Amino acid sequence: MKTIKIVDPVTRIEGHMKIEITVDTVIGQQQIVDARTSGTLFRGFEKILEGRDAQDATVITQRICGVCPISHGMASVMAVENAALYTPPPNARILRNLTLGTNFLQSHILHFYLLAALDFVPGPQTSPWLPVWDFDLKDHPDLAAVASHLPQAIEARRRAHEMGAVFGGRMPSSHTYIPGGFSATPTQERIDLFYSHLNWLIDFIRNIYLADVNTVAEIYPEYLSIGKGCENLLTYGVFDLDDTGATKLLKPGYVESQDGLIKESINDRDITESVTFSWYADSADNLTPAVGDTQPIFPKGDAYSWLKAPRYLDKPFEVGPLARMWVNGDYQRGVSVLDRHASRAQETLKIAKAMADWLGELIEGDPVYETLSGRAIGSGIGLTEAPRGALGHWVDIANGKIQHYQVLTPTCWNASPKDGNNVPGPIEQALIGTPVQDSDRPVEALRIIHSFDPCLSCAVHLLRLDRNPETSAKPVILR
Ligand code: NFE
Repeated sequence: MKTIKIVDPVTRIEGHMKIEITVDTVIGQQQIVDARTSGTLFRGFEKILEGRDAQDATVITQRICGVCPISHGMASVMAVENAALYTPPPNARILRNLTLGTNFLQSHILHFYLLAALDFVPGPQTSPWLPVWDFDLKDHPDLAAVASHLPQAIEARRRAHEMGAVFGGRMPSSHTYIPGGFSATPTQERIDLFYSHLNWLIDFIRNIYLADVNTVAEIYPEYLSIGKGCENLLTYGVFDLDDTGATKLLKPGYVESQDGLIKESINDRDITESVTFSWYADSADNLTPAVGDTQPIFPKGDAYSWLKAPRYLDKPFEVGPLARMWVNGDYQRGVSVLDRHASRAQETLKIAKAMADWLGELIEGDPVYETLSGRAIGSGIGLTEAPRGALGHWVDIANGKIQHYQVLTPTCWNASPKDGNNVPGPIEQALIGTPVQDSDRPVEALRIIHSFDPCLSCAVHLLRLDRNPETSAKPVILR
């Protein structure tokens, strides 16, 4: 018998997400036969930015999300500097990389211990383990050891945030990412403080985080084949290692399931967004973000999400740590729930170790900033990576004011609805075909969704001024 199960909201993610899955029996096996992921809130930052000073975009866009604000700060300064044909001094590049690195570390550790591991690791009958679907949780002493690391993981996240504030000024949302460079300087005292946190964290990642992910993988090996998805992987690349941007710690590229070949570049003109199933005006359909539009239309036909459906070369792509590590040849075991967790943990160590090297490249007294005033500024693109994957900002500037702004977040790629060709997004594809033991408690679906680490805050936002159920889903845009 066909059953439709709606989980709304999906918990232990950032932001607000709804899934609707259809469960049916196929050749004697109960499985998910259709899935719809919905972002249930409207973001509209693009509209908030219009008419504002271009220098302010870095401050405003960091408020899109408290988990990955630094990535938005980075994408924003890159876009504005690209529009000004400007390259920041080496010290600024390194300070930006270091502070962005802290954001990856805190986010990945937070995700595993507080959002995802709880799906696999039984714990005391208290928060954050409750409420829970107490189902398919294996009782094993090694899992109890993982649970016992939770206080240390919280300490690790606190340290990563404090490390981010050393050069970032505060966390979350740094004041020091500014078009033209960076507004903090590298003093020996700050370098030493940063290093003491980093050393502690490298030890935690290497000896506890990586080991705990392996423990979960050993006890739930079936999740090495559950949740494959589209198996197309894409990354814009991140952490410039030189001033040309040509060398990065994690290079850009993509791989398609059809041939498995890694292509080591991304052409921004091949990025488009479908709005067939999104609550936006059809005039925005299949545009690149450079000319994209954010005109909400609600309700609209069969639309079911505030997320648009990003496509590269007209295909859906999974983004995130697995895509980055795959394209860079660091992790290529497979695509599944546990591969996402394992590659995320391995990436955490790779970035942390690189950060230790970057600290040694800072030069006390060298410049960190140059003013952009007086430069001709036009259109720019900032393509970088957030912890959850490929992040892009597109900006058009005239007379110092923003004329047009578009943000395309990682979760928009992963939690995309279907496109105009009826092709489901990566999370939807990962859900479809998954066997489900209990259609009332589809824990398999949650484990798949959590492995992508979705952040609907990044993807959508709403300022809601009225609580009338008839109208509450309609967006009210602040200007
Ligand atoms: Ni709100 Fe974000 C990251 C960005 S996700 S966490 O990482 O950009 O879509």
